[in-house]
Amino acid sequence: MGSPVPRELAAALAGARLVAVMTGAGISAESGVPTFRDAQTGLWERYEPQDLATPEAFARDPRLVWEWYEWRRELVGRAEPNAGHEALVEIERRAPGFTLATQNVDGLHRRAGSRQVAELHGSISRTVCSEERTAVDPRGLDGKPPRCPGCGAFLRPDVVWFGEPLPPGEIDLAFSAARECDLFLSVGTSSLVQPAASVPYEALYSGTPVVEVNPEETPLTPHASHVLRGPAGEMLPALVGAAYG
Ligand code: BJW
Repeated sequence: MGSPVPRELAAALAGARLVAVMTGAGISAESGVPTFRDAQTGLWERYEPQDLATPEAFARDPRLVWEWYEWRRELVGRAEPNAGHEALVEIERRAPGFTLATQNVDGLHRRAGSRQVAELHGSISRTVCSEERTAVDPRGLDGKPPRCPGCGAFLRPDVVWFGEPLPPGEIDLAFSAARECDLFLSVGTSSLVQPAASVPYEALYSGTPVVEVNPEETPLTPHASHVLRGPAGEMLPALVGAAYG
């Protein structure tokens, strides 16, 4: 059982003009997608995800990194959005303004029906040339990774690795929504990876309430106005029910 939804928080959501949300891997955990800092399973249990999601790892062993993403792409393809993703669709439907920024590359928010989604760390379903950054369809191409038909460089997933810049339009949208919103939700993220981890502070600096939804404590917890301590698939439907039910 997670923590109860305070009445004041339910009223704040019901009355919010613009709701801004940041999600991380935890929102997809109940869909069977492992979080980033969870132990990996099977073949991949010997590896730390943080050590594979880097340009250095790809340069050192492109096959290893490509195969890890192939494994994850397949896992994500089999996953279904859960009650947490669906609750955010409901908030978008009810609130006059809504912006969802996600650090996830799994596409589950869009598959659930969310429309206004900024994908800060890219998408595992897209593949690009590692040199030209042009989109390439890898189907039918041999090699792990396959080579770009245009220039011969390796193809890679269109995701943001450590040390790489985030897509400017997406991160700018996340920061401006945090500045302008009247309620901010941080859901299922360890709040460790920058610059996404700084986004809720824009809301706090503007005096806007920040709600954290997470079964565990994070560096954001002491600053949050409300903490819903529990899984997103339980806590977000409870919040939606209390606000709009
Ligand atoms: C549940 C739950 C349930 C469980 N319900 N919750 C300033 C200070 C220090 C360092 C830096 C800094 N600025 C930049 C850096 C460096 C670096 C960084 O932040 N390092 C930190 C480790 C310290 N940042 C970068 O390098 C970024 N780039 C950058 O800043 O570029 C600057 C630049 C500018 C101009 C030119 C060049 C460069 C890029 C960061 C990219 C991160 N990429 C990854 C991989 C994406 C692709 C992929 O998926 O493979 O993104 S790493 C990984 O971490 C992934 C995630 O999106 C991200 C965040 O993880 P997340 O989502 O929080 O997941 P977890 O696993 O950490 O946490 C899960 C949470 O869920 C936990 O809290 C659980 O309790 C909870 N949970 N079940 C709700 N049911």
